[in-house]
Amino acid sequence: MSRIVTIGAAQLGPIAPDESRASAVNRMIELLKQAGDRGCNFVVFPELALTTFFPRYYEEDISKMNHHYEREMPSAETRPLFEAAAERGIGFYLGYAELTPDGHRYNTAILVDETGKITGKYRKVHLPGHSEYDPNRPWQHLEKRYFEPGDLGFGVWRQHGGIIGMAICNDRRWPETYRVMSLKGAEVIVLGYNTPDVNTSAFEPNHLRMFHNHLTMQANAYMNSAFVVGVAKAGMEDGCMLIGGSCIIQPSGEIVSQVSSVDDELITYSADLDLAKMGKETVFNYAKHRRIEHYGTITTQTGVELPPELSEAAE
Ligand code: CDV
Repeated sequence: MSRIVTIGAAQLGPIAPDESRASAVNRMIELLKQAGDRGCNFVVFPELALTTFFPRYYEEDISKMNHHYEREMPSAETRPLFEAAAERGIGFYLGYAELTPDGHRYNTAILVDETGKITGKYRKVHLPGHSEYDPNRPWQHLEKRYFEPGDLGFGVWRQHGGIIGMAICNDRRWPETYRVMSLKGAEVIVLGYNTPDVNTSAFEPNHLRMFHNHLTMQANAYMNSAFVVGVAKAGMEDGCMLIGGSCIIQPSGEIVSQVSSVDDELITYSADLDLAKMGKETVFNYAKHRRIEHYGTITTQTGVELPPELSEAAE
């Protein structure tokens, strides 16, 4: 079986707060059509791809935000996306807000195969931001208010002849995200993101937002010998500028394709998944070289039983 998978990274421009699901879905179908014309097998869409990034708005009564969540997938509104992808034999990753029948809220991504069947689900573990209104921010980042931390762990799935893992946005800054999946054999790690170009919690020069976006994904692609595909919702969304920079990274850590806009834009790359094997069999051959028994415990390395904040809490 061929190990060449043509991957599409389908960046979306801004989604207005009052933009309908139908409109967002149509924009994604347009990108899927381009992906079909360019021979894609698999397309990655952003985090919360069906709505504006609503955690920027405070709402006292969380149920008033219910219209931003999906109660079923596919639904009448999202089914056309599944059909358009299946017609073209394209699998995809899609991020959306999930409201479960028993009332739990997650920032979720699904993996869909080339027949339109949902094969995998991931719920975002690393939720950034805060849970209460913060008067010091120009806009809010209330993911901790609107979502619970994911309860599914970091899974991987066999699809398109390879092993695919999923993450979401802030997860990309944490090495554990990639390492857990690569310990399970991940060859392609896909993630969507919504990243404002300003850090509203502390001063940080704006250029670092894009630098850290690529640094984390490129370094972890190399250190885990996997392709990493990071896809933004980008551009000026209701007064909040979101970085673009969507890209496809090969296991060497090099970017092999990158967007040039902060709008709806598809980039593609024909990835030879066997490239992921090289690192896994040589430098990052875990069985041969990973020596967790020699990494030491916190106590032997630092002389403290627990990290300082935990030992203070224990006092
Ligand atoms: N949606 C996100 O998780 N955004 C964060 C921002 C708030 C820093 C990110 O890590 O990109």
